[in-house]
Amino acid sequence: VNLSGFIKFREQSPLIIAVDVEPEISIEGLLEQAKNYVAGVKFGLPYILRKGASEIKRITYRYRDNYFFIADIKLADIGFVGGLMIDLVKEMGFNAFIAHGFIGLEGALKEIKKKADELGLFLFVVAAMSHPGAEEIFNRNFISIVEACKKISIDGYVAPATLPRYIRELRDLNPNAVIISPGVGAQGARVGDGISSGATFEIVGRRITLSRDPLVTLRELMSIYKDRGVI
Ligand code: O7M
Repeated sequence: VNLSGFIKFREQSPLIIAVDVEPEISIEGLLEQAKNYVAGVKFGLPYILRKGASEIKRITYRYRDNYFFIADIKLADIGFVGGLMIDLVKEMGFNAFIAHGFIGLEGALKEIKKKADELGLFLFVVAAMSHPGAEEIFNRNFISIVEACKKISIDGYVAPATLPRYIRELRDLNPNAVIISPGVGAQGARVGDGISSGATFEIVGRRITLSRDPLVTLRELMSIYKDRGVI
């Protein structure tokens, strides 16, 4: 998936499912049911490690026409080690991955972006986080992170629906960005808070994965998006 490739998926849905735990109805049960309601699937590191690389690869290949897949590895290391992780991400069949913004460009994000481009992977950088403690340290660096990313043409970002001012500011700073926004559901942001602030996709995890009837949950989410006029 490249930048323009996201448009097709956005027409399908504004939703990305965050899979950090085994879904209540199993991963394949969920991915079969969610096809018409969800654009992308983000696998968290705990889930990737628990399942193992070959099982993740089997899933991404089986559903590659239905969803884009994001490896949420939150890279925060030197470029060399980041590169080793990115090779694994590619082997597992992901389309995109996530790196932290605070690691800076030289020796880190620059090398990571170069490697992502070489392998045809889309890079999302965390620009601000969703939990209360993020305001203590991380989010104070928001502007520096976005300005650094712009210098090397990074156009993918993670920004919180719980603190939507960051999404609005990011959208102003980079009108073409693909912004994915967590915090909806379990963390308290309302469905549509991210999209109405300028996010491209909202990330919803436990509200879907822990649901005994995710189809009902997904239909509820879609009707809220429609009521709020965001789709
Ligand atoms: O809906 P939840 O709370 O069950 O899941 C939220 C997901 O978003 C979960 O996978 C987190 O790892 C992720 N996330 C945050 O919750 N807050 C952040 O600030 C950033 C992320 C994220 O996706 O970072 C890449």
